[in-house]
Amino acid sequence: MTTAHDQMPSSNAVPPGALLWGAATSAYQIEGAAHVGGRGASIWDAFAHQPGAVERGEHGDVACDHYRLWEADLALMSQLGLRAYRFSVAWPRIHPNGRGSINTTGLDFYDRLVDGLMARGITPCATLYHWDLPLALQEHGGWLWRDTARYFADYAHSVTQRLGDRVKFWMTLNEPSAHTELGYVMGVHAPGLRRGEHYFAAMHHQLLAHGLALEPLRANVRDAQVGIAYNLAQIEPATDRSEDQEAAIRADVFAHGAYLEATLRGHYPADVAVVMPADIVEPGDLDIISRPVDVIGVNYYLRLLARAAPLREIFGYTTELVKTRRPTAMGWEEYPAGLAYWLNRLQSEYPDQTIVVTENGIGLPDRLGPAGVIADTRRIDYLREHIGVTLAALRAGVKIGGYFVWSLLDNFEWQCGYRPRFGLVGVDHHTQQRTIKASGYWYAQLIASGNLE
Ligand code: IFM
Repeated sequence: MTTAHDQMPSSNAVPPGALLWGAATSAYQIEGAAHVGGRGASIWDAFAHQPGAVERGEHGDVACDHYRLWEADLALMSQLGLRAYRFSVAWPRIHPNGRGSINTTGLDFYDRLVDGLMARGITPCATLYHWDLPLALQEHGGWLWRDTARYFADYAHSVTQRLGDRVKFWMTLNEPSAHTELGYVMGVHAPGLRRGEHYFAAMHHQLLAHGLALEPLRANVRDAQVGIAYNLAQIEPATDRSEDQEAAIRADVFAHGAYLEATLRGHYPADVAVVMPADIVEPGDLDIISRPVDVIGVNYYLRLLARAAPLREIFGYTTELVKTRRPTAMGWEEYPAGLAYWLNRLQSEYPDQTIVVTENGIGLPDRLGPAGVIADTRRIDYLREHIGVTLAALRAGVKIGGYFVWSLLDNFEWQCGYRPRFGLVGVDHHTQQRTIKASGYWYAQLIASGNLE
């Protein structure tokens, strides 16, 4: 992905084409069609149907029905003037059992989607894994099972062999740190496991999967731009006590440093390595994990506060949300300075990489108003501020290749169900009616005119 910081003027105007402007989604959150087209079950199908797992008992069986309405959604992308669209491929649509036989109907779906994007001049950007592990692999432990990494590489081969002639931008994993923490340590996401020790195997095997997948991906995709979309929060000490300051450093190492350093420098930071069980990392693993990549994907949303928690073995810290008078529908604080912090930190720590903001957005309780308008002015302010800091970093010389709003559509927000709405386009999940929000029109004019005001 080429960057544009050389072409940036010093004013607030964005030269058209300076950044790849896009929007992002993920398969389980929008596709629906859970039992259609030969798709196998995923861990989210099982988890979401467990009583109490998701608010109001909601699930992604239908979601935004994008599997059926994909052409209408392409038309919306054109209307917004998107230059790029980041979607994820559902592993259980391609290998319904996680391994072995290929479901060509699943590949056909993404093939049509990619052709539709290209026909409209929208760059397709694919993510191979956005948390919907085939349930059949979970029966062996999911990411606790080393072989899952090998099957992921086979799956990557199947997908890139089919789409790699047209899709050049690939994220292997979405937010492996969040998947580990929420799914394997806290148990609030699928697969719903709850044990601190799971951190090591769940992390290491996802990262090994990433490294192993790079081989088929490079072989099948000429000029591929590849990376991981990392979830990066700014972590600060909850108080000025020295133990909380140490906790903040440690939280940053476990949530971010381990993932960044293993993939980009081939080692786990000392604080993680020293508590890593001896049988998890095999000789040669870190060479595989740190195979060269082209892009650092940044999924940025919030700031966290860390506190020392000596009784929380292994970690020794806890993190909490910042209390704010105006929380988002997720209970999060708006903190654009944290995005600036991460863009600058990544540029200084990993200067060879191009950075792409692969997700950034705000969950709100948007409602359809009179005359069919969704007046989400708070989202416009949020985007203006976050895009503003992104452009300021670009002007200051940070190599940034693109910016993707999370999300194109109001979608299934995991354990929160359909309550928090992240879309540039509103979705009525009863009728599947789509409505472009005020923020969608605002983003369209930004892309077309380069005017951030
Ligand atoms: O909806 C999620 C997405 O799946 C991963 N990144 C954060 C988003 C908002 O919570």
